Amino acid sequence: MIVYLGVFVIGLLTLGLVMGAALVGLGFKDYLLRNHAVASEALVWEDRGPTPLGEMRYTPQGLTWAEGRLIFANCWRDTRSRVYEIDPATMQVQRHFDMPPEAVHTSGLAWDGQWLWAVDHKSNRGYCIDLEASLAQGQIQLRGQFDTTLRGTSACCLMPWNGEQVLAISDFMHSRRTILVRHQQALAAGTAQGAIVFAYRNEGFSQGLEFINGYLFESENKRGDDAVNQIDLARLAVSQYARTATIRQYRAPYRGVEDLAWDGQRLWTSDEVNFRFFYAKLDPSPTPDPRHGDGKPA
Ligand SMILES: [Ca+2]
Ligand SMILES: [Ca+2]
Repeated sequence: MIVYLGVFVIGLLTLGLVMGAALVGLGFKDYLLRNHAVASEALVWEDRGPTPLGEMRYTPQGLTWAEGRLIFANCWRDTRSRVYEIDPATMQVQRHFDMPPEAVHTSGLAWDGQWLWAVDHKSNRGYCIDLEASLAQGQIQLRGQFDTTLRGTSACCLMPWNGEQVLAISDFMHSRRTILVRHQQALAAGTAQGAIVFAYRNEGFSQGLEFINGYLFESENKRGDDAVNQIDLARLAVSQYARTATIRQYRAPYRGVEDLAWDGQRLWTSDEVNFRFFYAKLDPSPTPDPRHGDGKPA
């Protein structure tokens, strides 16, 4: 009897060890571990209503702010992606257009002041879009596209890096890297290959990117422990790792956090569990002094 019990206990221990090793080996370490280097800060998220066709479980994806409007993309069960113009006061859809047929999971959007940039999780391509013409005609007007070189293309945003504007593009799982791309060069060449000026290790589950007052904000979907990380660029340049460059961490409004957008005062996002929009007032200050990397004024 005691022998049987001993074998049973050893079996259980072995099973536990094997499962633990498997989790680590499969890369679930980041899923289990939180960033304890920084304290979690609460944002007061306000519910801004349902995402288009959320009742059909069409998942919210890309989000950006463009000239006083929200530009939002959702994904029709990986068969189609649609881009919407939403009035932020009423949250009503004004106009829309569909992405090209191969772009069935358009996961990131960014506005450069003239063109809309979109990246797609399935086609792993970046798209440069004439937003006004596309909305006016109800049909996408593409300026061009390029291969992101990633295999799980997730979010994107425009940001400054060493004196030039680049497009940050994150990889969900796969390489777990966010790359900083000379996007005009990538567009001309048809590929980001040779146009990547920097890359860092993200938290593995990057779902959103936005650049606010000198900081990079990246959302991560950890299924119940979702967060938005405020990343210091000077620290990032040195560590090349989002975790050690994160100076503040905010709780996401809900599980399944998606892409981020900034209207100048508030951070916007959505989620793919409740299918709703949220925003929260955010004070990202102080603006970092370029002579210091700590986000504090000189
Ligand atoms: Ca997404
Ligand atoms: Ca965005």
